[in-house]
Amino acid sequence: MDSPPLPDQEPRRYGRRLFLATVAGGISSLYWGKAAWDHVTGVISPVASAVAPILPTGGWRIYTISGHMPEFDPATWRLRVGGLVDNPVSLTYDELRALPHVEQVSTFHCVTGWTVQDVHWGGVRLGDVLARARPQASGHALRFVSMEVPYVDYLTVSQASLRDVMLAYEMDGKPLAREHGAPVRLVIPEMYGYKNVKWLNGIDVVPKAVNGYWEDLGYDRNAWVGRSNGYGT
Ligand SMILES: Nc1nc2c(c(=O)[nH]1)N[C@H]1C(S)=C(S)[C@@H](COP(=O)(O)O)O[C@H]1N2
Ligand SMILES: [Mo]
Repeated sequence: MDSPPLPDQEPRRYGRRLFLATVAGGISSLYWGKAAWDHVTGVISPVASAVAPILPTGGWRIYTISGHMPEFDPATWRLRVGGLVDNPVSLTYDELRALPHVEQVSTFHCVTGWTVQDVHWGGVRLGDVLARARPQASGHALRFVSMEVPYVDYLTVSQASLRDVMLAYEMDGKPLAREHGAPVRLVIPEMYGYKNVKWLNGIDVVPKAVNGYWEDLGYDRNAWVGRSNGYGT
């Protein structure tokens, strides 16, 4: 799970350039149709073909790494909280919604440069979910696991303790839409979009933060908006 063996500074620049090329290819594909999209992804890189922007709405770009959006079935979906905990838990959708409800308005930033202002999120505080599992003192980080395998990402416990970190099951007053990660996604407004894992179904308490999906491709683990990934540094 370590970064690829590239020269100093290269992973960061390589990563953002690749991402921008991918997005450009995706937007073009809306006009050119599927055949053109296959062609474009074929020439950019093998990684780009694993990324499929779908329908941009209200400033959002919809991303999946697999080209397939996981389906939420309330009968079978669970949010599992495990790892270094005294009391592993598995919450149903109703149990998650029964936890204290919080709302916030925050701005969302993708590392490629697009931003959505004033997103109205509703959900639960991460701390309220974690408390039920009783994390052990040796756990200094959290792994967020998506139903979209193999998308995972990590936060240190102190990053995860920021006041406005939440697990959101509502966006702009409605249940979180499938393309935005139904039934629940991580929201950490201080960090770029790739830390905001969609289609969440597991949280594990782990000893330390390691690379998530995009970080293995060269993005920064500490993805502070405006001061990471080559911005403001
Ligand atoms: N499971 C999963 N979560 C994900 C992604 C993804 O491809 N798969 N993309 C990330 C990135 S790079 C961004 S910018 C945001 C985009 O959120 P949206 O698709 O709701 O616009 O989701 C993040 N979470
Ligand atoms: Mo992103």
